[in-house]
Amino acid sequence: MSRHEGLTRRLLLGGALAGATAATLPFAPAVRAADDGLSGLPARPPTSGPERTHRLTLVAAERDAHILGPGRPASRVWSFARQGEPIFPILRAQVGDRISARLENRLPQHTSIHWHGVRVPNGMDGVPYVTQPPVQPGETFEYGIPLEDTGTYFLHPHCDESGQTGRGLMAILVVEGDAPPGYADSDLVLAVKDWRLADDGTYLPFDTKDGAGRAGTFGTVRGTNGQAGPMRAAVPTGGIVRLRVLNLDPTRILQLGVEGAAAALIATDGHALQPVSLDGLTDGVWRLGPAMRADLLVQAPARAGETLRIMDYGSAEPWLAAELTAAGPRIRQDAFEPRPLYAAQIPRVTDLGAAERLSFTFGASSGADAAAEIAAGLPAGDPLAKVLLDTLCVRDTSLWAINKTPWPAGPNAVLPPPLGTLAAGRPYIAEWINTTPHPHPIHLHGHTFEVLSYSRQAGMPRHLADTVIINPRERVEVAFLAAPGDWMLHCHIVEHLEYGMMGYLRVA
Ligand SMILES: [Cu+2]
Repeated sequence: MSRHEGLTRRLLLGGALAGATAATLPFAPAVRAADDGLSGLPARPPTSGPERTHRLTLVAAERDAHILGPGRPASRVWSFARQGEPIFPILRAQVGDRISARLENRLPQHTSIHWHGVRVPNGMDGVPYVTQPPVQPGETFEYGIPLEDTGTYFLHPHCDESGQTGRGLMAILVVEGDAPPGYADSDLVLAVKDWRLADDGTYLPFDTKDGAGRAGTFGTVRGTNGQAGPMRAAVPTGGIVRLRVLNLDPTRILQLGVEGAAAALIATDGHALQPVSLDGLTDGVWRLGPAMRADLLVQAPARAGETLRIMDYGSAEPWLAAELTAAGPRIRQDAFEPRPLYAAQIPRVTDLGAAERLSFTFGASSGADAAAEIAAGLPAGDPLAKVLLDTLCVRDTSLWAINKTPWPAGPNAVLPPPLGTLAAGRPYIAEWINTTPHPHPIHLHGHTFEVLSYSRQAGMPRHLADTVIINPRERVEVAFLAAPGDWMLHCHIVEHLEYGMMGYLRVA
């Protein structure tokens, strides 16, 4: 039955999308997101208890892992986890805590850690050449990360991302404190990532010109939590389950839906919104691009042995991402009424009318002209003016650009000037326009923004995000208060950023 349901839903979904495309003119006026999405959320009580510092050593090293499954050939992964532990370690902390992490690089190339979605001081943002020197093989780097916000985040490197994250170099960070005790009976992490593996466990090329110039290169083996295949877990019968879904794939845009249970979206990129029934969303799915996270709340089936399924309707065939099986005596009798999480304590733009407006176009690289435009780099007096980028941070050619300016390519590339200069503490509304035929999940470092409007995605709730999908020929508006530093702005389809769709904003 689930399969039938899934196919029906997907066929309906395909029809609805096709209709919307045909009926909508390019760059239609923005449609405001329902603005009650963020209002009326309960406030987080002040944190009690001592603030703790989590002292960690994150050793980036190569090791064997049986991604393809037991009895199948092993693969060489790059991971922060020790041999035998899950490839993606899960760090859990309380809001108000601090992470003091030493990165130790035992890989054959330089690396760094970007704390995706976490509001960090600029020097801790983990972007080689822009916010820190690359951490060369054998070197270490100390990260001091204040955890001011609750939520679900992850860690990843920021040069040769396709090769390093393609081999698994990521970790998950859960910052607790956004819900009262007893909010959920079970709190599970579902990290979706495909692998570019051949049958013998070796890697296929992580980037291809064909993929990089289109929707990206897809994995050959679908996986969850560092293994091939769906996640399977037991949950208490009738219990409330919080599922933290992370899209750690470099390419794939998931269309999350749930079968066998009612489900609500309770947080986007880690931050609360008024619970939205998945069935109430367009097509009954929440789309999750690379690097995006969504927290779902579901109620486990009322009878032991029954299952609920988390599906990805975005692939050619609906794909089972997770199967949760009710086990043990029924622990709740009440009807499913998802409660909101505590409101995020992100500084928000209170007066949109006073915000300065910015406009960025995400498009194809116009080649030689754009390359010439950035060849000059930063003014000579800039502290970053003489920074030469290496081949792990640039590709041999650029295919994509922001405001017609691609991230530099080729040998002797210098750090380009910023895409824009903003004033620290000032409110901004950025209009992000996608002129290409592919969707782009656009990520701004160091900020959590409010997604105000979409021109081609109807029925979206107002929500907070650090990464937002912009559909082909769509215009999306986001609002944020600028935080000081040089912050990357890029597509999170990893090949798109590596082939040019990346730049940075300077907030002074
Ligand atoms: Cu993209």
